[in-house]
Amino acid sequence: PNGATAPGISAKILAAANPLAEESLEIASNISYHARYSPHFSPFKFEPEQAYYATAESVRDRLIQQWNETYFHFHKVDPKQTYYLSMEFLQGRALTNAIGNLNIQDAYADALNKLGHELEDITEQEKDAALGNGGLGRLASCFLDSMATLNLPAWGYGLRYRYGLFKQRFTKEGQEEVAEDWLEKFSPWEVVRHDVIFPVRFFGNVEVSPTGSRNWVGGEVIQALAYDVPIPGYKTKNTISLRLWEAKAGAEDFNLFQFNDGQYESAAQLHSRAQQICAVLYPGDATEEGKLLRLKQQYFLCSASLQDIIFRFKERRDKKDLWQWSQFPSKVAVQLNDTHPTLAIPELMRLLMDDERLGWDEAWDITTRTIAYTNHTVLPEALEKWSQAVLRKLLPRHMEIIEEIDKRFMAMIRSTRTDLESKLSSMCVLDNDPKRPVVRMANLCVVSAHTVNGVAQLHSDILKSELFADYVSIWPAKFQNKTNGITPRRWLRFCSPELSNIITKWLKTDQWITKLDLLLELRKFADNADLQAEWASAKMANKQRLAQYVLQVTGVTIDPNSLFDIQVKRIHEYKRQLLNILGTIYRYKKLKEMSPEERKNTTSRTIMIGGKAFATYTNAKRIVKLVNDVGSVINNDPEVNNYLKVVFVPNYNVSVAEMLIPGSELSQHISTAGMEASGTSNMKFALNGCIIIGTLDGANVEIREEIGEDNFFLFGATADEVPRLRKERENGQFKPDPRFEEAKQFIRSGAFGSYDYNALLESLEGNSGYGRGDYFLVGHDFPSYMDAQDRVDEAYKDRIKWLKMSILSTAGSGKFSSDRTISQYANEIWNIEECRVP
Ligand code: 4GP
Repeated sequence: PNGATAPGISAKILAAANPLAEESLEIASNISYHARYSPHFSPFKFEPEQAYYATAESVRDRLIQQWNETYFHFHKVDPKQTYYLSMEFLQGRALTNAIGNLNIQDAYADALNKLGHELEDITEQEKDAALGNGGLGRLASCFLDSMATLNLPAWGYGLRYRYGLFKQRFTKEGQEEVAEDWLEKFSPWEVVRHDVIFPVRFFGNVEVSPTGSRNWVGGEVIQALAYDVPIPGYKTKNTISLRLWEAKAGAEDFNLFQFNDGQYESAAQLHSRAQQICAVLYPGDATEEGKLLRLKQQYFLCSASLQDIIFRFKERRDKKDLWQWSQFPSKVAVQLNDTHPTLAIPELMRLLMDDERLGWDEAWDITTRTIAYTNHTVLPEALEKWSQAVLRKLLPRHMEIIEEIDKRFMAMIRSTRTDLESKLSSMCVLDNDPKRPVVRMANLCVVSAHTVNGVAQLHSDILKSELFADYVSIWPAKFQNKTNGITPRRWLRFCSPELSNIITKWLKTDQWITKLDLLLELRKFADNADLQAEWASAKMANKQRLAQYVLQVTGVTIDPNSLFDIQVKRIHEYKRQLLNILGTIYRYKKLKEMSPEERKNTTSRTIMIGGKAFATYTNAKRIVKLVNDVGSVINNDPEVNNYLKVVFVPNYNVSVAEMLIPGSELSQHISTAGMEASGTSNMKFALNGCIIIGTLDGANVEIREEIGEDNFFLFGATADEVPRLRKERENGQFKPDPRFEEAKQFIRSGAFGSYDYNALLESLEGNSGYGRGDYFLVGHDFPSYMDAQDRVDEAYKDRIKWLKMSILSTAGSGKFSSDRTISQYANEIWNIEECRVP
């Protein structure tokens, strides 16, 4: 490395002049040490890639120290601890976050400079850890950051997928999925725990002993090996764990005899079956094999995590002379992130009854007092139902337990709530429809968990009034709301240092980073011309950075003086990217019809759309293709491309979001009301001073309440109008707005190429059906959407007014910190307390 230590200057002299210099010299030498003595590459190479790995390892050293202290402290204090079980964690990159939370950015930047590198270039080397799909997975990661920052005794449990969410590429046909190899070289952030390994059984059968006890035997046993990722809190020693399980088979499962006999595949059969378990996030489940594999993944997570939790509970008890199983719920809280880890319920029952020999009543009491469940969606296709036959084959003992839970639930209703008997067939856990007998996982969760929560007020209300309405009268206190939140560290402090510094300067404190409500103080200065000028220049810097990025990844030049209008999220019909692109098409058509003079009076816009479409979701893929096709026509049309550009931002992920969100001015959260449980990117955009155009859906409702209705462009039907509007459509009473018809017709005219978009457009036509007959009400909301867009154009012309709205948007975002959300979970669901490492 060039200049690992500055030649000719002794460390002591430098240090006397500047304490930062001492720290950065130490860091530089530590980085050099890693480059030299934990080499993963050929020697004498110190390009950005090698520098990244060496830097990350030097940061990890610091984390390991705090991490061990945290572990021992929790062990000693023995507080009640929460375990967050999630099939998804969308962590993104770790380096910027780690040095930011450790508060050593400047020293690291300085150290890397001494070694001939820029910190920004080095952080760019890191691959995103994309072990999740979208909102639910990113929420889990924001929660971990808050748990650590709030010094809560809490851990995350997930799976160590070999390939995370696919990388999105484009061909002429549209989106193509490529395996995302986040472990291609290795991850410097994980530590394998060779001593933490648990057996997980699949298949087999249940044996009954002469005393009546039941035992699950046979089948195949795969080992779950722990990989830990450190999660540092912000400016605290507390560093918690995200424990990811990896599946492996042992040496004894390798048949040497067969191998020497040339039967290579059958010799390593269990090894290859073990490898399949954590191979990919969300294996396609169109086939029976795919379904079985996904179920295996879910059980693997639940079984390994619960064995580990029980092991730790006992380990912490052993030193205390007398303890009882009834103490378990006062030491352990388990949160199920949606229904994916539902098998934790029968697994905990099984471990308590079959391994620990407790009776049903005691095991049930412990299980129900331990487990809580969060629902993240009301979409029918996302409500998991597993075939009873598949479950019985894969997990015979669990199926027995589920049947028993259901039987007891029904008996309870029949004996105490005869008024609900007519509802039993939809309330019970097993759906015994002879054509397709299934286990309803959400029902199992509601029947078994002590608390059920939705993720925004509107969504929690819908759960209570619709999806779970019948249970509310049995257990009114079981249902809660926990409005989602986002971590202000990653989503403002680190992704927009310019804006953060301005906020800190005007608030005269940086405490807002952990007490986000303090942002409210900014309201006082919203009219202040100096703040507005600083605000505008920070926003402009972020827009320029984004424009650079867009040019680099798409080749399209965009003008930072135009209005940056962004919609990024998974592609789904209910999220209505189609509404956005139809509106864009209409805008384009009107621009074409204008005279050059008229065009000069319009607001120039750059519309950016990004997001991944699930590989088998045909309409979502068509939408992606349409956006790309529309972009290539408009961006190459010299008549209008000074006034409108349309960009599909490829491969949307956490680090792309960190670039897009700070540079945005308008963002679209335009789902059909009642269908987006909460949304969390809406919170990230608002926090970054970006104005929302949106429907009254999910957390939009609360964001609008907080930042004021004047700072939100509202349109569209409300959730309670939606059923009636759908009915009206079915009855043929819907009259489409001429603008809507014009936009569709323009696509059909072939203005955007020869691809046949009829099938996509037909989903907006006809009268009925989920995913047909405009179920998502694009046509109904189109006119009010276009009117709201006109208001946006007008508002943007008054730059001072827009800046004020932008400041007020940030000022009103205090509620949406995940610190607030996690404190509420801690107090109102988990009943855990701070456990700060001294
Ligand atoms: C998402 C919801 O769609 C989104 O509204 C919510 O903000 C997020 O969970 C976090 O609660 N659901 C999923 C999913 O990502 O896979 O169901």
